[in-house]
Amino acid sequence: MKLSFSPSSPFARKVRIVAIELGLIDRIELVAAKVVPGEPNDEYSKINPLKRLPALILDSGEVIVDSYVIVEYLDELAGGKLIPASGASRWRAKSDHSMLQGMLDSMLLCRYEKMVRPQPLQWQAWYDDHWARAWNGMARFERNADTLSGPLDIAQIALVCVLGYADFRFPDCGWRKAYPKLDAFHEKMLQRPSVKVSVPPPA
Ligand SMILES: N[C@@H](CCC(=O)N[C@@H](CS)C(=O)NCC(=O)O)C(=O)O
Repeated sequence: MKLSFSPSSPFARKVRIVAIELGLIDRIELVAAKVVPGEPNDEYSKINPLKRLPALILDSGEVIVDSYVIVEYLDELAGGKLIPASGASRWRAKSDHSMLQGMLDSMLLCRYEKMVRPQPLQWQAWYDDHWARAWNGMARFERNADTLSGPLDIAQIALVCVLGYADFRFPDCGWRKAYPKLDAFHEKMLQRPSVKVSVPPPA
């Protein structure tokens, strides 16, 4: 299998952490791709017309898109370890993951607003609204920190990707001071080789 990824993508990081934790990383060739909003990438668009990373290309040639769907595929391959199979823990993990996914979407929109959109066209209220979604999401996980101490699951992995992305693109946002329980969680997660090896490189 091949994974189209970027070292800076938090969605691709989630898939890489999952692949390492499931013992599948040796079966995956990492292929770097570059996607920039506003710039075409005809080669990658043939793999994923949405032009979003990551994408998993199976040996059959079939392409799986969206990080969560890739995670589901890998988890099934490994016998179901990171997404609880049934009951309350399943729906909590999936719902938490969806929330974290939305937080990442908002953080990326903030990043694109400042990085890609020409300065005179930038819309501060829209930026603030999306940043508040990510920030309030962090507050929600700080309040529910007890759910972070259970066995490793996809929500915990997505949360570490959110916090790592905050460090990477919003280094002055002050999340550690505002959310000490998330800070402790992040430090603990960094002890895992999968989390450590996938920290985004310095910008
Ligand atoms: N829901 C998608 C989101 C993927 C995504 O937005 N990836 C970013 C990179 S971090 C991207 O490819 N952005 C390029 C663009 O949207 O033009 C997933 O979970 O895989």
